[in-house]
Amino acid sequence: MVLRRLLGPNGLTHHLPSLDHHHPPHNMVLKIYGVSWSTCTRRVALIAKEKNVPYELVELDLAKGDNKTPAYLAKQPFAETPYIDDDGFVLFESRAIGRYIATKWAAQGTPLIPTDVKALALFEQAASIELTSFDGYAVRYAVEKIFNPQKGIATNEDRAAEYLKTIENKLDVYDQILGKQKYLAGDELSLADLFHLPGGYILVKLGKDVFDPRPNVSRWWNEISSRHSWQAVKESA
Ligand SMILES: N[C@@H](CCC(=O)N[C@@H](CS)C(=O)NCC(=O)O)C(=O)O
Repeated sequence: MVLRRLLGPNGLTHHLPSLDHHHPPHNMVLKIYGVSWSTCTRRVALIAKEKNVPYELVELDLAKGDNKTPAYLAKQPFAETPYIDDDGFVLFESRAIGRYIATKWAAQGTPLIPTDVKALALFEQAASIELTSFDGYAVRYAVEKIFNPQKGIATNEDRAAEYLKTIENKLDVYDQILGKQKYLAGDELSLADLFHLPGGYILVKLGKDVFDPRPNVSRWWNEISSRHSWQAVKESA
């Protein structure tokens, strides 16, 4: 290989590959493979915006089976979206991706994961609440009300009402928590709050503003949903 010589700061000579033989610079921009309108893809885009991390969305066409090809399954074996490729590092699960972005770019944008051991434990508690007590019910409600009808499957109204009632009961507890602290993990905003935005927005769009009637929840929801990051991606990542 042709080498070019460079004098280092300590006077030593370093050998670098010749510019004549150099390869185009590697594209370091974070790539999100997803669907711009989907909740999980918007969750990841939202976190990237909060951390001022530029990204490129690689739009997949699920109707065409882009998520079922062997090449796709090698990256995301559950055939779900999104996954990221960060200069060769591949990761799926929107919340894991959110944690990765918040940790890798901890020094920039909004701090979203606490570092103190107890604050971190309280953050994990809040993040777990979002996953187990909120998002699943919101998604199942959306499946009944939006996605099943789109596929020609009639909405099961009893089931939809049950999911909505569960969300309302859970949000009554949120209202108690948010009466004592500003955010779900304490007095600082965290990923646990932001993770709610895509699922919560579906309910609002379906005309079920479950946040508004609960004063503390309403204050919290209005604050997080008016953030620039969410406004930028709420309709499309
Ligand atoms: N737990 C996963 C869920 C991923 C997921 O369900 N993605 C949906 C879009 S929000 C999807 O790709 N659905 C396509 C399919 O299941 O065929 C995450 O948070 O990333």
